[in-house]
Amino acid sequence: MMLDAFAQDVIKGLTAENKFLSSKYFYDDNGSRIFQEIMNMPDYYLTDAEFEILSLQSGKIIDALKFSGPFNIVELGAGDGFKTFKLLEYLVTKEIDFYYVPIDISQEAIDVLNKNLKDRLPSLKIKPKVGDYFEILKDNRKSKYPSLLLFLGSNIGNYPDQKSNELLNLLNKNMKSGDKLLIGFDLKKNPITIHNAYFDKYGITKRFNLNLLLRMNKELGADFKIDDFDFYCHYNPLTGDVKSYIVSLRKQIVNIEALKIKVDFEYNELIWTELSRKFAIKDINDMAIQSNFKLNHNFLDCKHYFTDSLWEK
Ligand code: AVI
Repeated sequence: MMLDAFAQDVIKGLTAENKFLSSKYFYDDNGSRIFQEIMNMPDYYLTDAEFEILSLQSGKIIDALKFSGPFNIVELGAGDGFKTFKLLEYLVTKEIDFYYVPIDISQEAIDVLNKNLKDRLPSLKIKPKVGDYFEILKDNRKSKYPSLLLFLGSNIGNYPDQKSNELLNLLNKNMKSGDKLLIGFDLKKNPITIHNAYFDKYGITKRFNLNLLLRMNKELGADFKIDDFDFYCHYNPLTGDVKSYIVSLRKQIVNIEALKIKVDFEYNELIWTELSRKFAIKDINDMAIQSNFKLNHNFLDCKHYFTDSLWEK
């Protein structure tokens, strides 16, 4: 039996003593749509904060790149491109010569983005890509132009310390000397603000998590009964970690047909689904140094909730 990465990770995560599943599996087409809903919630302040940075400081960001000729903007995990639009609009209005290369794992997200941008910025030169970041980045290294990589939205916060270090080092290896990385970090702040962004009162983040169960039902022939599970999350202001969980509301057995396994759940047993780290400015400096970048500048929003940090290889 040939199992794909999702199937293998489900076996590993659901047969572990403390069950876990990676949040990277949230983003099938349905999950990507729910994530758009999250980003539209006022309580999920990250989107507004980063939108403000890119709306008000695009000129400063572009000046700080110090690119003298045409360049590429390669966006990792572009989603619907809502925030990036402001940066792209600035560049198009100023008639600056660049290519926009959005990358996402969701074909649907890329199709929507491509169509929106063609409608709203017809003169934009866009080369959308669906697939693995690093394969595409390897290709981009061959470009004769310098590149600005965008890794926005505090996506880096979804990786544990060591993994984020590995990822940043890998990004660095796939960049040319002088290339830049604009990377979003959600900053530590009043814990209540963070709590409300993740434990939202509309239940959207709950649906986002439970979509993992639906995905296993759809793709692996599992028989999860969604109403028998709930969602819990917790922010620890000392570590800066938000941890999210699916909670089994009953003692129950779930059959996963395609994997030929049965998974036992105790009453209130958890599946850990996501880590969303929050950072201090000092953490960001340390991370840049550890992954061989030079930190050029932090672009913060007016409330100092978020930074888009510009790093140079
Ligand atoms: C994609 N990522 C940065 C989001 C976050 O804030 O960790 C995913 C998310 N999870 C719950 N709400 C949003």
